[in-house]
Parts: sequence; structure tokens; C-alpha cells
Amino acid sequence: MTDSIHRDLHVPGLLPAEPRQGGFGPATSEPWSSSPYHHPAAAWGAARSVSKVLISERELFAGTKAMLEMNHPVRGFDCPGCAWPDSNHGVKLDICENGIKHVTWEMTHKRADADFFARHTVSELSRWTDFDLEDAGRLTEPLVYDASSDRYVPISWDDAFALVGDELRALGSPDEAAFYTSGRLSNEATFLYQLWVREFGTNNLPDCSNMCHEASGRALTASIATGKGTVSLDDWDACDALFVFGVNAASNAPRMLTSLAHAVKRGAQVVHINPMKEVASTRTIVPHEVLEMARFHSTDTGTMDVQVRPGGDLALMRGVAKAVFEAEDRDPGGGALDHAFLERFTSGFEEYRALVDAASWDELTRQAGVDEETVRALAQIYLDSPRSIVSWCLGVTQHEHGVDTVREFMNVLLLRGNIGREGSGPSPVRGHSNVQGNRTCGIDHRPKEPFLAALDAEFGISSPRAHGLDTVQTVAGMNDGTVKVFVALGGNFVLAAPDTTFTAQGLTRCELTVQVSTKLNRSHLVHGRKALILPCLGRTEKDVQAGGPQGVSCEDAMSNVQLSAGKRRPASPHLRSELAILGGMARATLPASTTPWEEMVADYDRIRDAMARVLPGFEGFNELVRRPLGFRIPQAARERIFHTPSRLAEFSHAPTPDVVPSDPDVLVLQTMRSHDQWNTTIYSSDDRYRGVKNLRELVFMNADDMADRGLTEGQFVDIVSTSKDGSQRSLCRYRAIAYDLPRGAAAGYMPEMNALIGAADYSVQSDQPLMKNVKVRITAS
Ligand SMILES: Nc1nc2c(c(=O)[nH]1)N[C@H]1C(S)=C(S)[C@@H](COP(=O)(O)OP(=O)(O)OC[C@H]3O[C@@H](n4cnc5c(=O)[nH]c(N)nc54)[C@H](O)[C@@H]3O)O[C@H]1N2
Ligand SMILES: Nc1nc2c(c(=O)[nH]1)N[C@H]1C(S)=C(S)[C@@H](COP(=O)(O)OP(=O)(O)OC[C@H]3O[C@@H](n4cnc5c(=O)[nH]c(N)nc54)[C@H](O)[C@@H]3O)O[C@H]1N2
Ligand SMILES: [Mo]
Repeated sequence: MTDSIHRDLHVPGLLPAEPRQGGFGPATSEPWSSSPYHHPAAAWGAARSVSKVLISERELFAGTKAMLEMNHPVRGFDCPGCAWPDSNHGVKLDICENGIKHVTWEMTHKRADADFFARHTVSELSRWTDFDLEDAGRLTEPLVYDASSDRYVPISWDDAFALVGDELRALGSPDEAAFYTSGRLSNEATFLYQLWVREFGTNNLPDCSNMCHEASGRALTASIATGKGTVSLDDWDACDALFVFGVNAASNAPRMLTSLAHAVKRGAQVVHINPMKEVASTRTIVPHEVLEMARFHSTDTGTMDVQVRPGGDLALMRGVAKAVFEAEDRDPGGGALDHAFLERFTSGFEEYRALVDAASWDELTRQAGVDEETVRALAQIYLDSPRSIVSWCLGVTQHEHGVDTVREFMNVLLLRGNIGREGSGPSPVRGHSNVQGNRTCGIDHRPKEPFLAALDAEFGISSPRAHGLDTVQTVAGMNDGTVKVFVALGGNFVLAAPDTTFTAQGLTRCELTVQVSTKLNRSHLVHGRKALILPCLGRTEKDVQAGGPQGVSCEDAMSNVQLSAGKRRPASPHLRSELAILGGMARATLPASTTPWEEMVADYDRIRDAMARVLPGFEGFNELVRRPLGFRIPQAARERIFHTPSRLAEFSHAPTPDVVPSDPDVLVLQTMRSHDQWNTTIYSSDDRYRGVKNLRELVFMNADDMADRGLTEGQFVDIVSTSKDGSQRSLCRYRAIAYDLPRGAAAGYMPEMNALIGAADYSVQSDQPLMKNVKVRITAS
């Protein structure tokens, strides 16, 4: 086996490459184990796991109190966990295991204060695990990197802002800076952020969405002229069939389990389409139903499982379309197709029909990795269901053909008029709690003209029109020297982005890196020549500005916008809100700006007033957002008004992609989350629903693929990936674990496995890194 050049390249700040049991999670000497999980999701294990985190953070009382405030419709704060909407059944609290873990992680009593940084050099911290870095606790004051002592040392807020302003103004062009967002930034902070960046003069606004749902946004925009799903939770409650693609709901959107269980209970069909059989496709104990929990009653959360080939979803849905056309041919006008809808509201139907007719069953089933009988069974469910929803997450988007696949979902929905009526439509499961709101409020490296025109008119500025850099392009720019300043509002860029060493090398080549964060993470240690850590308030904390206590708003995955106000005393008196930090950096960068930065920061209502004039659907924002359940942003597509160039919903006509590797030795590896992690934050090395304990450095494989390679359970293997550009990367001494996966499919955990994904490995359709489609060879170590 050849060691790739990338492994030899040592970048300061990165952990050395040798494996540690536990991966980037807590180091552990406990024996690892793996055995199938047989219990319903969200059962007592969830309660135990929560109390473990609460107790370890010594926050049992405060944590319990916070839980009662979280997602409370009138006086709560928005859960900073996932973007799944709150229960639509009135005032009931809507909380979940992983949301609670997420919140308590922020509320820790531990502090990474100036003393802490005086005790540890950056080189020393670089050898800590990522778990230990975050576990140092909340950051308490602004810090600047001091090269002479290799330490972060305190700096005043004013000096920190001045440093940012000076560096930015010294650049040859505003395009030499990039401004990253992790999707938990509030709507108001988002708006201020993009305003600063555009007034400064660039659209370089890479965000986590570039790695997440960029494909969904592009596909939906092309087909129905909105980047978002069109359904609400009421639609979930009304549908006859739910097709759920590529999401691990029990871990990543646990409150979705409630909706799945309710759907099955009232007799709807719930089909899970996933190469991996995830626990959400079987049974759950509905988190709210305390009585059922006490009695160990579980509810089914699925009626059918389809184990698709990685990337085979498009072919699968094309097979469904083929069966729908066949049903129409058997009984013309009998209701298989919604002719009235197709004629009045769509464009490109005939070409789509011809494309599907030309595709053979053999080819579709081979590409889908699913037999014809199963595809037909799926199609029958679709035909028998007057109202259908298609829902999906990263299993669909992080592939080469993510955009075409989401468009195929739309094609199939359009055939039977499944949009713009109750119980039907597309429903992407978004990631970070406000990633959807970030786009709505202007974080977009490819902004649209009407938005820029409105922004310019409101503030008397002239925003740049040229497209900016996304995440992948930003990493390339840092490496080739065209990006010199990197500002990150949240997130953990070096671990979240692909090609870890390349990304790390890029960051170290920057003149200045600025991280606005709550906790210490790897991206603070892999830094530019100059570096700032600016600590901010978390979502649970009280935010008081000159104009009094402030609240901010977030948009969930179903376009509901709600106010969120923290209640806790801030972790340190020196913390500032993200908005105050943004206002400070903006003023220092743009001393002559006529934008009222200080007034907007003093009273967020002033920001919302401006947003009401710039953003469609936000008219009366301050009043709307104070309603008990907030408001839903209106969507034309939901009313069957499609603002596409043709004014019609557009069928797409992509060829069926070839997703079967030509070399049988090559496996398609997906990189995913375990149950006990939040993206780059890893709480423990367990993955309860997949039956794994104390192990993250593993690769799940089909048992026959293991046997072919002479591998036994738990044996050490080396994983070598080959990038689109031919370069190779490797991870060594990972344990092979047999799992119910289709042949040719393998799976392991992000962010560790980002080391395998080359900078060239992104989709040409969406520019999304191919995080679910890494071509690898696996051999015994
Ligand atoms: N607790 C917790 N909650 C989270 C997060 C977290 O880290 N922890 N992260 C948040 C974020 S930012 C996001 S974007 C979401 C992510 O939510 P998910 O999309 O659930 O994230 P992953 O863990 O990457 O899981 C991907 C799923 O897609 C499946 N899959 C892989 N390839 C294919 C394929 O080709 N076809 C199909 N049909 N399925 C496939 C995998 O088997 C797996 O079930 O969750 C959000 N919520
Ligand atoms: N291989 C692989 N890589 C992936 C993925 C994958 O499936 N596979 N998924 C991708 C996806 S979908 C996403 S969304 C990205 C996630 O990428 P990011 O959003 O960049 O990463 P996170 O781990 O969510 O960021 C965690 C950090 O956010 C900071 N933080 C927490 N709360 C706050 C707050 O309130 N304010 C501020 N300012 N900072 C805060 C803390 O310092 C914490 O360390 O990763 C991507 N990377
Ligand atoms: Mo995400």
C-alpha cells in the first residue's frame, strides 16, 4: 500500500495521523464492541445518554430547567440543534435527546479563560483530541495569537476589531477575503454579516450549506423557483405516503420520529430509502409520550425499507416514474397521472416521458441496486396514495448527481400533482438550526439581483454583482494565495471541509484568520499568520444591548420563523453577541460607512425594520416575529405559482447516471455522523443505534465484501481513496465491522474521514464535496 503525499505533509495544529482509539472523540482505553441494536429508537437509552451528558457537565439542574425553556412557543429559545420544526400541536414542549445534549454542551461550567491559554501553547493544544479541546469549556475573552510565545493572549475588543479592519482595508481587493458561516447564526446576525461583507465589496460568503443542501437549493430553484421545501408539519400529518431518502432521523432529526410514528399510526405508508437500514425505519418510543415510554410501548416508524445502492436514488425514482407511466397506459385517464395539473402547471413533460420510456428496467434496476419487483412495489404505494411527500437529507445531496436526483424527486411529484395541495410536496431535512434562514437572509455566494437591488436601495451602497467563492473554492483560494483573510462566524472549518491537510495548509497560509466561536476547536489551532478568537454569547444566554434585552430569530426547515431569547447568565462578562461583534468589525472595516451599525446593534428591532424592507415575506417582521408561534414565510410554489422563466414547474431531463464502479475492487464509502456527535463536536465514541461502543475509527462493510478481502470482524484495515485527479489518500488501522449494507457500499464517520476526500472531489452540479461517495480500496493492514 502506498502512503499518499498528503499524509506525510505535516500541517501545524492538526493531530498527528496515527490512529487513536476513539478517533477525534474522547480518548478511551475501554474495549470497543459492536453488536446489532434491537430496541426502539429514542427509548430509555436516550434518557440514560442525556443524563450522562448532564451529569458529566455537572449541569443537571440548569440543564433540566433549560430543557423546559427550549422551543417553548412563548418564552423559550430556539433549540440550537437541528432545523426540524417544533411540534404543530400547540404549546407542547418539543425536545429531544440530541437537542438536550447540544444545549448542555454549550452550558458547561468549564471555562477556557486567559489562564488556560497562558498554561498551554498552541503546539501543545494541537496534540489534544478534538473532544478535549471543546471540553476545555466556554471561551471567555477575545484572544490574539502571539507567535513569540506560541500562545493565545488576551486582546481588547477594540484592538481586535481594529486588527480586523486594518487587515481587510490593506488587501489589494475585497475579494482577497472570505467570510464563512456555520448555519446556526441568527437571521438578524446573518443579515448584518452579509451587509458588512457586501458593503466592503465581495460576495465571498462560503457557508456550511455548500457542503449540505446546496444541491437541494439548486434543484428546487430550477424546478419550482424556490430553494426550500414547500410542506409544513400539517402536511406531514395529512399525507398518505412519505418517501424518506438518505437521513438518519433517530440521530440527526430525532423529533422527526414523532411525525414518522404518527404517520404510521394513522395508516400512512412510510418508506425509508437508504443503503443502511437505520433504526428510524423500524420502531420508536415517541419522545413526548411519557406514559408509553414508562410502559416500553413502541410505535412503528416505517412500513417499507428499500436498500438502494449509494447514489442509486435517481435510477430508483425513474423506475417509479416508469411504473406510473405503465399504469397510465393500462388505464388511460384512470388517475395514474394528474393530466389537468400537468397541462396547466408544468413544462417539459413530453421529453421527460420519452426519457423514461427509453430507460430499460434492466439498466434502472442495476443502477438503483434494487430489483424490479421492489421498485414496482414502491411505485404502487405512490399510485395508491392521493397525497405524497418526498423527504431527503445528505444521503442524496452529497453525491455527484445530487442536483439531478432532487430534480427527479420533483419530476415524480409533478406527475401526480403532488405540490401545492395539502399533504404533498418536497420536504428536505435541513441541518443546522438556522441554515435555511442564513440563505433567506442573504448568505449566498451567488446572490440574486432583486435581493441586491433591494439591499442597495435600503442602505445606499452598491453591492458587488460577481459571484463569490463557496467553501471548496475558498480552500483552493487560500492555498493558491488569492484568499488572504478568513473570517468564520461559528463552525469548525478545518474539520468540516474536505481534504483535511489541504484545508489546514490553506488556513496556515492566510495573513489573518478570525474565528467567532463559543468553544475552542481545531480551527483555532490551525491558523493564519495573525489569528483572533472572538468569543460570543450562546443561544441560551441573555443578550442585553444599549436598547435593553434582545431576541433573535431563526427559520426552521419548513420556513417557520420564531423569536429566540436566551435566559442564562452569560458564561463570562466579556462575551459579546454575534451581532455586536459583527457591528464592531464592520465599523472598523468601514469607518466612513453611513450604515447605522451602532444603532442596529443597540436595538435589533432596527435591523428587523431594515430586513422587512429588503426581504420578501418579511413585511411587518417585528410584529410577525412576536406572535406566539412566529410566522411562516409565504411561498409562491406552495400556491402553485412558479416564478421560473417559463412560469411553470419544470421537468428535468437528466440522463440516468452510471453510479456502479467499473472496478469491483472499489467500494463506495460514505462519511456520516454517529449518534453521539454534532458535526465536528463528538460527545462520546459510541454509536448507540448502530450498536457500536468506544470506537470511531471503523469502517462498516458488507459481510461478503469483507470475506472477499479475507477480513474478519474487527480486523485492522487500511483505506485508500483515489480522487478524481488521480491523487491518493489513506487512513490506516481502521477496524472493519460487518453491517447490513449493500455489496459495494462502505460507511464510516465524519469528520475523521475528510482526510480521504480530495479537494477535486466535488460535484460539478452543486460544487458540493462528495462526502457520500468516496471511491476506496480496503485491505488488511
Ligand atoms: N445529533 C445530531 N443532529 C444533527 C447533526 C449532527 O451531527 N448530530 N448534524 C446536522 C446537520 S448539519 C445535518 S446536514 C443533518 C444531517 O443528517 P443526515 O443526512 O442524517 O446525516 P448523516 O449522518 O451524514 O447520514 C446520512 C444518511 O444518508 C444515508 N445515505 C448515504 N448514502 C446514501 C445514498 O446514496 N442514498 C440514500 N438514499 N441514502 C444514503 C446514510 O446511510 C445515512 O443514513 O443533521 C443535522 N442534525
Ligand atoms: N466528510 C464529511 N464532512 C462533512 C459532512 C459530512 O457528512 N461528511 N457534513 C457537512 C455538513 S452537512 C456541515 S453542515 C458541516 C458542518 O460544519 P460547521 O458548521 O463548520 O461545524 P460544526 O461542527 O457544526 O461547528 C462547531 C463549532 O461551532 C461553534 N459554535 C457552537 N455554537 C456556536 C454559536 O452559538 N455561535 C458561534 N459563533 N459559534 C458556535 C463552536 O466553537 C463549535 O466548535 O460539515 C460538513 N462536513
Ligand atoms: Mo449540515
